[in-house]
Amino acid sequence: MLATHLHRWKSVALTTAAVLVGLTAPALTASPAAATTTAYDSTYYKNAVGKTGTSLKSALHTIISSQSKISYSAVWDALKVTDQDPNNTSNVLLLYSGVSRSKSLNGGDVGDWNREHTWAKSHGDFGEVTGPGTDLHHLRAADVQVNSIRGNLDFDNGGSAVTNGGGSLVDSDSFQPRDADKGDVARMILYMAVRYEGDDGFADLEPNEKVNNGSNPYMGKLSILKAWNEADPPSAFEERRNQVIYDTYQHNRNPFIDHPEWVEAIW
Ligand SMILES: [Ca+2]
Ligand SMILES: [Ca+2]
Repeated sequence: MLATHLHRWKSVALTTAAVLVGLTAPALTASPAAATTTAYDSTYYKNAVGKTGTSLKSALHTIISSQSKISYSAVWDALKVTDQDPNNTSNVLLLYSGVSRSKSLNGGDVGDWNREHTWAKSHGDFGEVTGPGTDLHHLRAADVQVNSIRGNLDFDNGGSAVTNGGGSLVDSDSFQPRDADKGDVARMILYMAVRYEGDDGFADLEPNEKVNNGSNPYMGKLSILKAWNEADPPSAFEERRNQVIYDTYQHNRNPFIDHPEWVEAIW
């Protein structure tokens, strides 16, 4: 126990250092595609740094596949921590709408928030059993009705305004998140593509250039997701979320939040 605690304190200290460096580093000021450095490069990402293409993807897959997993019922309480509103510790911030809502309003009724699978669970049919269906790196608190409108649509630009959707758009074959969530969505989808490669009993999830992917293990559109990753760099909320999942729940990281330029390095 003592060793575990020491390890976690060390992680927090490293994160603080990374955030401080970030104040003057490219992550907040220059092109989001610029190379970033993190406190994890010489440790967690040691076997990935310097690689590109399929060798980078493969190295990251190995690194992030070492993780703990939680049950779908445990996701409720985890989201109350990972998605906490930085301005109100009683609330969670909802994906797509940007609404701040009481943590206690989790459920399935109008006005509640529920567990959105950003990589739609029907795309690869992984459901809610422990695995991709319970992976916190793509599970987010979302308004029940907005989540229903998103459904299992692929991501693309265009559409008409989603009711109470915070600026998100929808049409018959795709969903466009509000600007502040575009990069988050892209990095979650691409995390899933690297994490799930078909070697653990679940489908090999991959991005493609299509919509109407249905139950195939694909999510579109890759070119749009890449643009969204550039337009909306990782925020403090997203970085904290990644850290909490790493420290407390799964002990793996989303590499694209730490290194958004690795999106272009792989795809
Ligand atoms: Ca964002
Ligand atoms: Ca994959």
